[in-house]
Amino acid sequence: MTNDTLARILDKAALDAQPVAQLSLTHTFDENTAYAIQEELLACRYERGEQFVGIKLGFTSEAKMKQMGVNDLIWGRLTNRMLIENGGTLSLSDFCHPRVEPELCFLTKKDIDRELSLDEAHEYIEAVAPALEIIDSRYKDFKFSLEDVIADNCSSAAFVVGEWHDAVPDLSHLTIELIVNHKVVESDTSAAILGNPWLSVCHASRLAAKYGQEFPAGSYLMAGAATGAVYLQAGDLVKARVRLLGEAGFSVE
Ligand code: 0L1
Ligand code: MG
Repeated sequence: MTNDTLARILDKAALDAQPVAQLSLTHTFDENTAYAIQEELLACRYERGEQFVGIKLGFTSEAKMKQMGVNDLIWGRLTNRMLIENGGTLSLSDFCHPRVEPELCFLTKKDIDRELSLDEAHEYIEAVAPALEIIDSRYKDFKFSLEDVIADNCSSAAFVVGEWHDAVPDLSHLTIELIVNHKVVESDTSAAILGNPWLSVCHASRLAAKYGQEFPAGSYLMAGAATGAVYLQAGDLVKARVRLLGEAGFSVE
C-alpha cells in the first residue's frame, strides 16, 4: 500500500471516530516512512480546508521515552480545526477514546527555519499559556508501535489554550495540575517537560527543520505533557491549572 492509502485509513478512522488495527500489524515501515504517512494524513485535512497552526511534541518525559524504548521525541502537526476555545465544549462522539493531559503552549514570535539554541529560544517566543491537549489514538485499545503513533500524527486530536502571558526565562518551577470535576487528578511541575519547557522550543525547531515543516510566526507550540493523561467521560469539566499562568478548560458532552 502507498503512504497515501495508509494515511487515508487513519483519516477515515478519525472522521468516523472508529479505531482501526495498528498499521504495523500488517505493514513494515520505519520512522521516516511514518513521518511521510503523517504528512499525507495532514494533506487529507488540508484538502478539507484545515490549516496548519502549529506543532505538538510527545514523549517529552524520560520515563515515557524509556517506556517506549526510544531516545528521541516525537512530534505532530496541529490544525485550526483541532483548537477548542478556552471554556468551550468537546463532543465525545467526535473521538475514538480521547484522553487529556495538561501542558504549556508557546506562541511563536518569528518564523523558525532552523534548530534554535536554548539562548536563542526566548527571542522567538511571544508568549506562554496554560493548555490542555486531547490525545486520541486512531488505533484500537490505544495501542501502537512508535512508527504507528508517528503515522497517526502522534495521537493529536484537539487542544485548548488559556490566556497568554509573557514567557519569563524560568518556566521550570510551575506546578501544573489536571483538574477533572473540581478534583486534582494529576499534578507535577513544569520541570517534568524535558527538565525545562524552553527545551521544547529547541526540539520543535530542530524537528520542524529536519522534516521540512514551515513553522511561521504566530504558530502554537504545545510543549509536551507534564503528567499522565486521563480518559474523558461525558459530563466532565476539565481544567489545567498552572501556577502564575492561570487556567485553561473545557467541558465534555
Ligand atoms: O502528546 C503526547 O505526549 C502523546 C504522544 C502520543 C503517544 C500517546 O498517544 O500517548
Ligand atoms: Mg501531549
